[in-house]
Amino acid sequence: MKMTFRWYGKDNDEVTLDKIKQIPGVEGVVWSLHDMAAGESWPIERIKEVKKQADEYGFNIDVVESVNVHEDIKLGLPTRDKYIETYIETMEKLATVGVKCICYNFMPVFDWTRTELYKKTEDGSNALFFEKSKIEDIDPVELINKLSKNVDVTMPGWEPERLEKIEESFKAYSDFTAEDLWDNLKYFLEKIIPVAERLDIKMAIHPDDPAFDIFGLPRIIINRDNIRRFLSLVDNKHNGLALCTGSLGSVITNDIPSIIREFSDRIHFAHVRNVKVFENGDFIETSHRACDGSVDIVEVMRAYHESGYEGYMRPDHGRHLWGEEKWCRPGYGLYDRAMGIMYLLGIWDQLEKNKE
Ligand SMILES: [Mn+2]
Repeated sequence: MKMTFRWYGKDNDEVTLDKIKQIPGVEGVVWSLHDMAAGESWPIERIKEVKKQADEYGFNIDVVESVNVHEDIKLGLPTRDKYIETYIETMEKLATVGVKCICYNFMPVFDWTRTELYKKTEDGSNALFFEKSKIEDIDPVELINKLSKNVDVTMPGWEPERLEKIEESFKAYSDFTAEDLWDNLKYFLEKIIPVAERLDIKMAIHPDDPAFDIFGLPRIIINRDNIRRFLSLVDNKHNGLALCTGSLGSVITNDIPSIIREFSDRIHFAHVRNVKVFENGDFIETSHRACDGSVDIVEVMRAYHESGYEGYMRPDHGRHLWGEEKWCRPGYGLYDRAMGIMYLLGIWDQLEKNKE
């Protein structure tokens, strides 16, 4: 297992490389060019710049999270071929600096979704929270109103220009089914996986977060059966998973340690974090510790260890501690993620010791 830490880039992240360097066990930074829109071909100079910055600290840049997939590819529009071409161009450029794993997702319109970014918890910290009833059966127009007034629903990183396009996006997805999404994902994979194989880049799809349909839009990377179907769309090691315990953990019936054991040879990137799921389906992000949430993180680590996992891992989101919500990105403060790493490495070290 190779431990990594997400870094949003120079002048774009208060959690700087200086700080990350002081966290034990981090071998590489998980990065992206966050200002590139989906469908753009990434400039090679910018890619080389990140490589140089990471080199100074002795971090690898093996994992990119994410190269985003253009909506036209998900929708299966005639313009998709053009965007698949630019996707491949970016893959080729990333290969030249030694990138080994590209994370992406295939969720229509929305990325991860929460109803509250700074929900106060009992100990005074705050965390990302999802209140199911607030967005159940919401209609697109109501959603747009709520988003623009910033009440009830929050989409991190949704700039106003993109918000204006939501109505259009919803129209594009009317009468669009999960089967359509499967077809379009297969089409995409059939084009990019041969390239990934040639470049020896492992493609890693991130599960949908939360792992159920929202706003009437289909979500498909949500459970064991669907992951099995996904892997068989193109049965090639380079077509793999970024297994996120927090996303799959939003649905209590997902037995994550057992999912890890079944698909371990196709998991290239592991996001490890905990969530507490309530009886009504709401969930809140917690510390990484097993007893704090609904996901048994000790068993998750045991499943990876017993599978001989050699891929990349990172602590995923953290709570916001000691006032850091004033400056950190939602879910991406320093303290809880750093403590998360120590917890994960503590478990891992013990498992290694048990082998002796
Ligand atoms: Mn994740």
